[in-house]
Amino acid sequence: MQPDAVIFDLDGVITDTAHLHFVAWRQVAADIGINIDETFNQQLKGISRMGSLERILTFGGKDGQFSAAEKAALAARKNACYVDSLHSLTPQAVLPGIAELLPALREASIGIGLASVSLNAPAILRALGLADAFDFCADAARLTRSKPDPEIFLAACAGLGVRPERCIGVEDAQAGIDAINACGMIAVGIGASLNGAQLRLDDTAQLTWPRLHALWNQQRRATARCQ
Ligand code: B16
Ligand code: MG
Repeated sequence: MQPDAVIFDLDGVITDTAHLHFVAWRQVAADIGINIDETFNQQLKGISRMGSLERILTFGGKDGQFSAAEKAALAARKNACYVDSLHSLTPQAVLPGIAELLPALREASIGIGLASVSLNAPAILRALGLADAFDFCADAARLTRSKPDPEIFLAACAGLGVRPERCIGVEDAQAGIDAINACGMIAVGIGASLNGAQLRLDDTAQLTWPRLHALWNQQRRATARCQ
C-alpha cells in the first residue's frame, strides 16, 4: 500500500526563503514606521503577500490608514526587494533530504505536487534546479482563499488527478497543516509547535520515503480498525 501523491509546501519545506521575505518586509515596514523582528516574522509563514501586509499593519497599529492602492504599492515594493534577493538562491539552498526524497517518490511512481501560496514559486523552483521535479504545481494566482482553507491542496490533488484521502501533505506552517487536515489528507509537519500533524519532524533531513511509506501504512491500518 502506498499513497497516490505527496504534496509539498515550498517555503520551509523545499527551501527556506523565510529570511528573505523577512528582510524585504522589514525594509518596507520601516519605511512606514513599523519595526518588525524575526519573532513576529514567524506569524507570516505560509500567509499570502497581502495577508502578510495586513498583519504587519495591524501589528504596527496602522489598520485602516492606507488605501487599497497604497497597500498594493507597498506589496509591490516588498516583492521587488524579495525578487531581487532571489538571485542568491541556488540548488545549494534545497533543504536537507529533499534532493533524495523527490527522486525516490518518482521511482515509486508516486505523484509529486506543490501547494505554495507564493506567486514566485515557479521562479524559485527554477533557481533551485527543481523545475522538472514536480508533476503539478497549484497556481497561487488562481486562489480565492488562503490556507487554512484547503483550496490550494484540493487544486493540487485535482491537477494530479488524485483523491485527497489518497495523499500526504507536507507543511511547516500551522495554517498549512490545518488546510491539509481540512481536505482529508494525511499531514506531516516540519518544525516545532505544530498541532494536528499525523507525523511531526524536526527538520526535512528526517523526511524520507521509507518514513512516509511507514506513516501511510500505519494510518491506513488505524482507519481500517475504526471501520
Ligand atoms: P509571495 P509557502 C509563502 O510560501 C511564504 O511562507 C510567505 O511568507 C509568503 O508571504 C507567501 O508565500 C507569499 O509569497 O510574496 O512570493 O507570493 O510557505 O506557501 O511556500
Ligand atoms: Mg511554508
